[in-house]
Amino acid sequence: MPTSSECIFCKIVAGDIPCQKVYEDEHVIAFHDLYPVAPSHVLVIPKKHVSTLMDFSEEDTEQMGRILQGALQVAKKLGLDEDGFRVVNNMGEYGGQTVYHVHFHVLGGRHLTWPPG
Ligand code: D5M
Repeated sequence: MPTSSECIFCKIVAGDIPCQKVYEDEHVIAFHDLYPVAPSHVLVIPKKHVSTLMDFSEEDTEQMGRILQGALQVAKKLGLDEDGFRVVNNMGEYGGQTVYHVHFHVLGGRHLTWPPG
């Protein structure tokens, strides 16, 4: 697992790698996914490096709420709230996580199928 110094999302937070920013506040940043699987596909990440959802502790409860609030801001900004949207976290290998800086996918703009594959 990459450390924060070699983490691609930490580099986005630092401004060393460009992104298509949708939303930013003191705690989180949200940007368009490089490989969108829906008409709207945005990633919401904490600015602080945390590898996976499981690395959040009880003390991080507020931080977790801020990420979810970021997802709501993205949905509002992109107008996804009217038709609906999905917020997803892929955790670990079986969950399909490929970037080990925790992130929530905000997906919308079309009917999404369930269950996922
Ligand atoms: O999702 C990781 C997601 O991160 C995947 O959908 C591609 C996306 N990704 C990877 N690199 C970038 C950059 N540089 N910009 C934007 N999006 C990126 P996971 O849940 O870990 O499978």
